Amino acid sequence: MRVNKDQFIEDFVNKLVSKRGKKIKEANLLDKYYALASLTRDYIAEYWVNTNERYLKDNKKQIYYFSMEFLIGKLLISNLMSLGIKEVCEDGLKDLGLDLNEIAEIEKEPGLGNGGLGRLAACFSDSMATLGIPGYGVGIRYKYGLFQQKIMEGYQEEFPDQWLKYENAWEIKRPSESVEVKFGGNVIITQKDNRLKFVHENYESILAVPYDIPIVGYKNNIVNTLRLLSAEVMDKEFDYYHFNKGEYTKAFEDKYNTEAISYVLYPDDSYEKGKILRLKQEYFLVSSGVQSIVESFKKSGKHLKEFYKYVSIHINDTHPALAIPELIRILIDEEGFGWDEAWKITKHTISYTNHTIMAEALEKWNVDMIKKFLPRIFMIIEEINERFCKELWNTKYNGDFDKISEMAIIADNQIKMAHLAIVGSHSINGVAKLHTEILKRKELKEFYNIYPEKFNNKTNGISHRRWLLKCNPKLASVISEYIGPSWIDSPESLMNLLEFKKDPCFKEKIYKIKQYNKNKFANMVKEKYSIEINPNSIFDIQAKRIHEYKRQVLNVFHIMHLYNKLLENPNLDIYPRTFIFAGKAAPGYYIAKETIKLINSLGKKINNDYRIKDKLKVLFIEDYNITLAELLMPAADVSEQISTTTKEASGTGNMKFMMNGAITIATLDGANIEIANEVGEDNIIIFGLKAKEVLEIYKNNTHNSIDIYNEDIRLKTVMDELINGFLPVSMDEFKGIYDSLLKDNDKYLVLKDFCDYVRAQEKIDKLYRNKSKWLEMSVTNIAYSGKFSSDKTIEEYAKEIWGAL
Ligand code: 26W
Repeated sequence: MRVNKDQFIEDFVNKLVSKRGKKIKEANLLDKYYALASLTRDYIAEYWVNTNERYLKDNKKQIYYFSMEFLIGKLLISNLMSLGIKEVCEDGLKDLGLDLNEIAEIEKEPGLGNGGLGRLAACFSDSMATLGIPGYGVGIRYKYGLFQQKIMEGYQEEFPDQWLKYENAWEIKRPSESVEVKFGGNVIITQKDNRLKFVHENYESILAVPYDIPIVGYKNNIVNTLRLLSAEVMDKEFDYYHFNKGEYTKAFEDKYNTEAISYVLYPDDSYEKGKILRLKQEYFLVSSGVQSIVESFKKSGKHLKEFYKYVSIHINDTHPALAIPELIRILIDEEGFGWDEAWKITKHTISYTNHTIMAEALEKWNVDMIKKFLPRIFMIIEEINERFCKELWNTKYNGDFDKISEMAIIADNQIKMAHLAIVGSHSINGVAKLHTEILKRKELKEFYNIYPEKFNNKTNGISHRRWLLKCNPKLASVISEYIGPSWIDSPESLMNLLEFKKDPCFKEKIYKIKQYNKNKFANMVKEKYSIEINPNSIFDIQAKRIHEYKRQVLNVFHIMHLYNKLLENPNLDIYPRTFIFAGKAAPGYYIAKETIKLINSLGKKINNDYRIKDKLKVLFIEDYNITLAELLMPAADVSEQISTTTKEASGTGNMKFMMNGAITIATLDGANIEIANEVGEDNIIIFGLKAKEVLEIYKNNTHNSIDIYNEDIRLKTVMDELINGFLPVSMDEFKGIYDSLLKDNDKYLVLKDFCDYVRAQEKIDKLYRNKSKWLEMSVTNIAYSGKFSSDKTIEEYAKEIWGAL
């Protein structure tokens, strides 16, 4: 868009008055933020309206991306950039004596997700808008996002994330587009004109109220929509009878019970058994979403028979898989379709992404629960299951009861959501090549056998606009200086940087920018934690959810090993290193929480030990979120991607670090493999077991952690230090971690990979000393990172899954 500085200043000053009732002199930071955000939204509005109008006219396929999580991050700066007016605003504010970054910082980030899956949904939304694909995000407007993490005495403590405490400047509430979602009750079956009719009775109604957030395409005048739904009571806000008797809690009980549906995001990245509220959230999302889609489709005047030609519904993991029976329900019960046609429309409309092979994250719902809360949906799932099992019987698996019950959607009184998603959709994709192969050859082998055409791979990607252009403006500008700005629209042209990988002047610039970003980070650490870190040390960062399979403990063991070596010989030539951790642990995940305590205890010991002459520092930065990630990625020298091979479906942090010039130390897991293939083995440090070896170990049960413990004295020392009082905690504090590794035989093969990890880390120590070589590696990583832009991924989804380009 076009706005000049004077116009902007006038608009801003007026906005302060109209929105906040203040003149600049009296306005505080919050006033300034809300005025600026509100003005930005006004600027966006025109494009938003036009985009919607165009989409309506164009008759193009509409993509609805259903996700229980969206981690969009702060929006002010990125919206200004997308509008192309960031510089003008910055200048204008400067004239008024204000600082854009200071104002932008005060924005509260909507933490509506746990990790990778939620951030992926946000990067995809950004890419769809930028590519001009009519894409809508559909999610829940949780009143409280993922908990805020505080570290107290080294432990994680959780606090509610009150991101809506003031107001959300970006959203527009649309009460008139609310829809009713029904829970409970019973279904009456009658017969009319030779057809069964299903009438849902005695249900409880909940209102789903939409809030729309603009998703601004990058300098293309397109604004897509993220629709977040909030639960409200249908009509009766409270009960006067109880109120008059002074029973206030009772009077408001219904309201709270209803609204609780959209109160809190489940802070867990594994499936929690039997959580009714979670089931209600999932149905609330899909029922309101699918109803609205069908309604708006009908308004277009086209026949519902053609629904799938104009609408794609994508489900982000199985969490929204009830979209399948819900669409069938609407088509049959409300629109009068017969089963066969409803089934065909549904299957052609829905596609599904699998994000994990971890058994504990595969959703299974208890039959009785679904029957009780979603009686009609249950009938439909039963029908799908019956027809599917018949199909198996009549085609491939005649007489093979075991196979059929293994593949059934309903078995052992449970509904397997992954099976439902596979049977009821036309496409199933994994999120990196290895992951997809494992799905096809192992986890979902039986389904791949009968539906090979449904399976495909879509390696994840990240928005290079947020993860380079926005979060590392200095790097972005040097890149543009050397290869021109075309990489912003076509990220693969970052490859042109390869020409300069040996150019000393360019490399020096890259070095200086890294130092600048490291200093910025070090200043934050000093201010917030009163810890001095050496900006000339290697910044080695592991930032992600805390989980055993991600193996933060392997990282810790290596640090302890280095520390032991230094204690033995304080003059040992170790390149100074700052080990930085960030990430949240699920509140109920004991070992993960102990891991946080372990990192902090180690930090306490090492950071205060004068004997090692500041050669090592260990930091745990609390409350990892998108905003912190935007500070961390640009400051990293080393990116830790050390999951047990086969366990990390893809990873996307790996891509963000690489794009900012960090060197990756990694197992050949998830997208690490594809990163390694791009940059070549000289530009990434690979260690550890290969997928085949890991699968074999699991199959034949050949890992024996005690043997390794006894054989490797370095490991034995480190492990004993967990429980012998070496760390400043009680002796049994880390017994749980210790036992999981020895008694429970180290499920994630930490001990098995330790030796090779140490070797890989030594290689890093050596390489970093060769500044010229290191910078060459760094440039090479940036150059190849364009391959991992979500623009490219989304293009593939659009062409190969949605049929939308
Ligand atoms: C049922 C609750 C629940 C919630 C979240 C179950 C499972 C999850 C996930 C496992 C969440 C997740 O974030 N998975 C990650 O998805 C990323 C995007 O595809 C991948 O890059 C990561 O490897 C994968 O762990």
